[in-house]
Amino acid sequence: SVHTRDQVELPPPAIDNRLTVHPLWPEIDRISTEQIQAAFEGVGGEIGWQLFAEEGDMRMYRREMEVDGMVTDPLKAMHKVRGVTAREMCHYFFNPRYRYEWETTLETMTIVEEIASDSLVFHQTFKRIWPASQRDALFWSHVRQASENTYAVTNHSTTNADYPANNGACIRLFVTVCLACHTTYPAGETPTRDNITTSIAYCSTVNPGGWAPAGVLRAVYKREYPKFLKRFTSYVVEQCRDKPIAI
Ligand code: 16C
Repeated sequence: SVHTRDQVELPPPAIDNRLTVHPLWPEIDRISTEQIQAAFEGVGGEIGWQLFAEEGDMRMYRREMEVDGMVTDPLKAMHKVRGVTAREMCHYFFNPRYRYEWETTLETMTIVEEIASDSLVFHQTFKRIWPASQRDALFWSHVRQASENTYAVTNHSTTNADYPANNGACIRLFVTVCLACHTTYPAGETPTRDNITTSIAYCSTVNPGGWAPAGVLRAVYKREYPKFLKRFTSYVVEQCRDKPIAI
């Protein structure tokens, strides 16, 4: 069949065979499955989730948590976006080509390994937060179709001998992130930009990996997470505006 360049690069509807023979496959599959399931669980009835940001359809919750004196507050955000699909959302979040256009905390990004069309390993350095040391991260990133009209990207820290932790200016942080998206449209209708809505669940846990002042860290994430989710979702809406819909 005929595909445009863009369609070929969209997240594949099935797991890429090259991933299933890679040593990271069991971990990638297990953590992605767990994260996607947790992302779609509500926050309403659960204890401990505190709302800290709300704007339009966006709600952000956190749970205060410390590990060895370091703030590791889990974050959970919910949002609803009209006019773009779950697959499109995940395409722009996963594909490194677009990352500098929406990710404002980045200093550098390197692709360490291309495991398969749906799985990459990244090394990233982030802007320094005064007065803490600069941070870097090394993580795999995997995009998959989770069920009908549902796609998700999971990012999780890993190791690589060519990228040792804490041997230069940066302290290595540890991250587990999941962006899970589900698209709906009225029963019996054909999906178009005018009748689709995508529900987004974004979950993130960052362990700073070394000392960072708790007050500064909480102030930074309270500002940066809402900024990220608003900027990223409006970026995707803008990118998709005049393109054919990819369900
Ligand atoms: O999920 C996001 N981005 C993905 C693609 O890049 C990927 C990234 C995960 C890394 C998340 C850790 C970011 C740490 C940034 C530290 C520097 C912030 C600089 C602020 C500007 C002055 O999954 C979107 C990620 C949105 C991140 C929001 C910021 C969260 C801060 C959390 C606390 C970091 C502790 C750092 C200790 C000094």
